[in-house]
Amino acid sequence: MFKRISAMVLAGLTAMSLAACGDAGSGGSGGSGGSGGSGGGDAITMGFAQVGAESGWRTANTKSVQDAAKSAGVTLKFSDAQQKQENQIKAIRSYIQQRVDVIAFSPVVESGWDTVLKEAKDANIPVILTDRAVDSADTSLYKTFLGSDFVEEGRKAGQWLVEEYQDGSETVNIVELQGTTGSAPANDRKAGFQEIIQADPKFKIIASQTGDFTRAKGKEVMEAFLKAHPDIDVLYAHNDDMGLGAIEAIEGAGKVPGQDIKIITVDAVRDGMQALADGKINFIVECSPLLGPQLMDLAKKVVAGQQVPARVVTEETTFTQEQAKQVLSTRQY
Ligand code: GYE
Repeated sequence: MFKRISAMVLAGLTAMSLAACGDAGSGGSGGSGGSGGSGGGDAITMGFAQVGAESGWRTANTKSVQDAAKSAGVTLKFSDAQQKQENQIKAIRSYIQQRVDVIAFSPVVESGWDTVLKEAKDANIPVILTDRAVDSADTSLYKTFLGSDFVEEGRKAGQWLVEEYQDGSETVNIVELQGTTGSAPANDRKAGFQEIIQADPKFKIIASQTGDFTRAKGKEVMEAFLKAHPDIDVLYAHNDDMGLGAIEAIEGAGKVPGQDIKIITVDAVRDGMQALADGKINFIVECSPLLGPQLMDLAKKVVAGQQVPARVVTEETTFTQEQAKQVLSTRQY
């Protein structure tokens, strides 16, 4: 169902982009180009405020955005906020001052954006959210949100767990490594997972803490979990990198990752997929970082004053150990 809906949205988008390429597309409201600003076929300038470089996912996402800008002829002004909201706000303000044609950003946390988004709106600069959402009540502050359904990702993680333990009645002790506190993927991956596992009381989350989406923090927090809880059955990490850090901690404690402690992660970046194929991770929910081409497509339309869907959901799958072995050699990131 979810897949079908996102496929429909994507199909719609593709149709719209085709219509936008030829002048006077079928049902379009007409008027390509336009004289205000640098719309139409002219090169546009995008200010992109990235979260940071915290994970393999983020590195792949940055590359996707930079490569796509180049091939779409979009001039990209890029900044790295080092996972700090104040840095992102500064970057957005500087893009407003520079009067870029469009601002895109991946908000590090969900709340606290209204003021700066209003500033962009008042300056008539359209904003596109990519990857992560904001919780602003006023949705007119941005044109569209392109990215994954993180709640659904959490559900998929929970569903695997429920199937894996369907035959047992003993308690399953789970520890959770959360993403960056207050970020949409941390909030939603937690909620989706919880929604599924709470149906059966044998699943118990005995510890849950942030590992900030990094390997180093994932390792550190897992070491503390292992000291405090000798009886961990399952680790649910909100991304591969934290899971990979935790694997080091588990091995350091003399346990076998994937066997003594089952591991579920999200992302499916190459290092994660390698660990899955090697049997150290048990299941990965995919989250695609390759948002660049769709982002450029949306940006061109927004700058040209065309209608875009309010939400564009990325298509994603899941991987077992066997599936990881099959696709590993062709993995792009
Ligand atoms: O899962 C994680 C990254 O926002 C979807 O951020 C993104 C998340 C991704 O640091 O690895």
